[in-house]
Amino acid sequence: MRFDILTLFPEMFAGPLSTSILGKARESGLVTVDVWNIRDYALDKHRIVDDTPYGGGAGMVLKVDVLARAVESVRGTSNAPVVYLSPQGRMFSQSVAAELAALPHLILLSGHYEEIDERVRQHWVDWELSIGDYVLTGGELPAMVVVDAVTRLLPGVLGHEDSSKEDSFQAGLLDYPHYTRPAEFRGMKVPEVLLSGHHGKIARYRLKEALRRTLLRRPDLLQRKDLSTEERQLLQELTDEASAEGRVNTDESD
Ligand code: 9WO
Repeated sequence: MRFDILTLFPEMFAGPLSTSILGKARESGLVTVDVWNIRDYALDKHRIVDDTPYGGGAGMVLKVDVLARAVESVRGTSNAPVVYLSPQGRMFSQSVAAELAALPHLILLSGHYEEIDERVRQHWVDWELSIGDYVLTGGELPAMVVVDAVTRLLPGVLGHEDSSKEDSFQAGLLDYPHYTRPAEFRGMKVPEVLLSGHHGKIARYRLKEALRRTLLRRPDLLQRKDLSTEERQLLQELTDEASAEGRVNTDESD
């Protein structure tokens, strides 16, 4: 898969894109990421990329002619979609990452501080994506978030082929708790079932704990999810346990 990133601050991308999984994915050629400086597409002597807004007001606006030249030049003959990272976009999520991972080529456009001229949105931007309801200084970190989330889903990028299929969210649930040695630390014990070697019981325990966390922290995820028979049964156990505890507490307070 290929990513082209258009930005006023290409230097922001060097570290994250060359480290760890992303760095290895690029080295092995599974993914290509090119970062382009928007300023290189400003043709005037001072290489001006922005101007004051029509109608007045604070701030500056990135110029339509500079951005049009940048997008058209990077796009070349490819019909890759242009994604603009902004708080006004559709919410990015694991399912959007999976959709994007099926594409051969994406162009990511990052603004910085300033908004883009609306005509860029209308004529060159295909999708607008937000990574969350907050305002940053620019779309660079969101662009890196998108590259990271999409790249790890590409076949061959994670060591174990189904690592990404097992992880949190892929199954529509939060992750279960993890433990490693020692089996006991300052009196804190690892749940017995994980030491049992009984794979069926372990899988059921993990699913139940994933459901418990999701129920407690993100009940909205359960509403959207199609639950299997086993998941429904485990969820029932959890609510039974909760109401049993409720009775104990009520008895104690009497
Ligand atoms: C800047 C500004 C200055 C004065 C008054 C109002 C203002 N709003 C903004 C603004 O929204 N700037 C954005 C900075 C312009 C687009 C790039 N920037 C950005 C992208 N900030 N946060 C994001 C972003 C992108 C995706 N997901 C979450 C946040």
